[in-house]
Amino acid sequence: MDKDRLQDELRIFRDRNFLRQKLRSSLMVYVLLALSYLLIVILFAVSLSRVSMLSSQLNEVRNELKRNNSSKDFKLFPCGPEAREWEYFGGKCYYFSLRQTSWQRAKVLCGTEHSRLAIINSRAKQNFIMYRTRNQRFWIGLSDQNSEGVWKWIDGSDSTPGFTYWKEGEPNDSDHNEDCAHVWTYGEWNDVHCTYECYYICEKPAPP
Ligand code: MFU
Ligand code: CA
Repeated sequence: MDKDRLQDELRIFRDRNFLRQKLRSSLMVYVLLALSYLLIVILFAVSLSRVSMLSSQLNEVRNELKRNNSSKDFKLFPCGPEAREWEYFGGKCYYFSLRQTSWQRAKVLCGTEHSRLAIINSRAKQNFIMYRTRNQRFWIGLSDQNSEGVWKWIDGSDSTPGFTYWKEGEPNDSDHNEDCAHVWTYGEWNDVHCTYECYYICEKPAPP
């Protein structure tokens, strides 16, 4: 009788011990799992921050390179490395139109490009323009619309005392109706009626 009880108690004790041990070992597993999870999270966060740091550094280098290149390009092409239609000459940028239109419309079109019809106030500029216009007719910023015979540049300055390059016999105010000037053959100037349609030259200061 007593022996049976003792054996029972022993079994219970063994079971309890077994349970406790099992509990302890599974707790260890959970702790290890949690630790490795934490480690993974930390590693992930660290590598993420490293990657973002590297990519921002890369961006900086790339921007610096771009800045250097574009400033180099601007030295070669002061009117903008991407704007082939604007040509540099003597501190200014020039646009030689591909379409023909009236003097008034040409004036407006230059304005929409933050420029105005070209003013030719030197032999050097005349040479540049006549070379570039190749005997075609191009409007310039010169007219006597306000007062017949008083030729004024588009900036309000008087043309007569300065450089001029009129064709022989011009301005002749043919049909008493010629108040706008264009360059003609050999780049020489002629007055023509302002609704005449020809190409035009816009001029603007080169960006600093
Ligand atoms: C000349 C110019 C005119 C016009 C005409 C066709 O007149 O002065 O402006 O271009 O030729 C004879
Ligand atoms: Ca004329």
